[in-house]
Amino acid sequence: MEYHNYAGFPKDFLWGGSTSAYQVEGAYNEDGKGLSVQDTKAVTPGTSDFKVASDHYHRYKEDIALFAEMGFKAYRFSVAWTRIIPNGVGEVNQKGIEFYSNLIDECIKYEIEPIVTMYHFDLPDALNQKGGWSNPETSEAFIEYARVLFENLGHKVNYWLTINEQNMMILHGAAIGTVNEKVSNVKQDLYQQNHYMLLAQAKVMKMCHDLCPQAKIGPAPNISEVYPESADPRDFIAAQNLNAIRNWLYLDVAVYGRYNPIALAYLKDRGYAPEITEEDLDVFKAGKPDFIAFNYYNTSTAAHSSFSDAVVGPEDGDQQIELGEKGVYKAVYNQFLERTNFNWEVDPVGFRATLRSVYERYGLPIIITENGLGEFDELTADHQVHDQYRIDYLKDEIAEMKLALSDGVEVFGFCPWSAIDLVSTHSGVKKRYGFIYVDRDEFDLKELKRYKKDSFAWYQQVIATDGENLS
Ligand code: BGP
Repeated sequence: MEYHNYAGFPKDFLWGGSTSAYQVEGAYNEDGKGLSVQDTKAVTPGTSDFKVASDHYHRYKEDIALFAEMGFKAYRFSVAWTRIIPNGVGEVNQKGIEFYSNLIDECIKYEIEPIVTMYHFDLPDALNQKGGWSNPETSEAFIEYARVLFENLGHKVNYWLTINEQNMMILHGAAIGTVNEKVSNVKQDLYQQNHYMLLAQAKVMKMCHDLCPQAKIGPAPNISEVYPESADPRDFIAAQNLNAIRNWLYLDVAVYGRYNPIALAYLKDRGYAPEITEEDLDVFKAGKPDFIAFNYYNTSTAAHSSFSDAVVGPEDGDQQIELGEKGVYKAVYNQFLERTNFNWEVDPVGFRATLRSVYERYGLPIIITENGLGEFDELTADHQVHDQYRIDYLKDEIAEMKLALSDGVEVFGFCPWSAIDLVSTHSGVKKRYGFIYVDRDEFDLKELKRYKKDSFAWYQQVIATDGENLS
């Protein structure tokens, strides 16, 4: 839709950036930290592990000063569960509490709002050894961990995020480390894990409201609108299928307290449905989010599929886009979209579409907790990084977010991935996202010095002009 008058970003809009603990902190075994699944899982061959990452643990003051210089109003980071409770349950590690307390104070010193993710892919390995999320004890452990966070840090945090990209952990469990190899029905087990996580999330949201009345809390899935490949009505049904299974399943439970009917029909038919009791539904109803946070990188495109299809995945076999599933949908590339050097589709208009869909469905304020471009950046001899491609990418995304504001969508913050370079989940150090370059290679740590990229000054100006000047 075009308008005669367009909305601008509100003055109190939370412009910021994001990171996650295992990808940025390093110090993987210091000051009492226990090991998480990210420390113990095999890394992609030829890429760095997460032991040192960007050494943010030791350099957070320098990093936050740089964020403040950029004008950040918010910093979204995650707490490593294993710094707080090294074995997932039991003893609390005071040094871990101290670290995050200091980090939060450092943000507050610069009037940067800390936005804290409780759990970002880094389950304590000790819990993983006992079945991970397949074991309901993990949910109990998560709830206790949340209590420790609220009791120790709750008085100075206004925005909490429960679980990062729970939907990706379920749909791409093998890649993220949530698949329980010991069970016979892996998918049923994943959806049972999902159910336990949803229950834990609802209890934690309720606990947040009880213990920290000034704070707000929400889930942080990865949401992408799904297009039908063509106007063939069967493609439209395929797109609805994927939307239900990939997106709405997770948010419908969080917001409406019930399973999405299309997703549930699929789960039951395939024998993947979790056990859902009446008490579970009461738990869902008692713990509701105040806002929706979501990560957006691209849209998905789906075509009709039947049980007899031989192939349902993308033609090049690259699973960066959806996997496809017989009788549900075929995953296809969108012929209208370009792709990055890492084969991710680029779709700023789809960002507006996704914002509109989420807001129309749930009517809750939205914050974007990830969005960004992973690229091969180059540090020149005079320590510059000319990342015009990142500026172009973000400019288009922000412009579309602004149009979504004109559409009436309530967006209150934007924290692109990533505030500073960090180690990519699957592609190591070479895939960079930050406004600040961290000088290290895949295996040579060098001095880990920080250099401002061209996008640093650009984002500084975007924030200074409340999103008016994007050029
Ligand atoms: C999201 C994760 C982040 C981050 C990002 C980029 O799914 O929440 O942790 O990794 O994707 O992905 P990648 O590092 O694979 O490029």
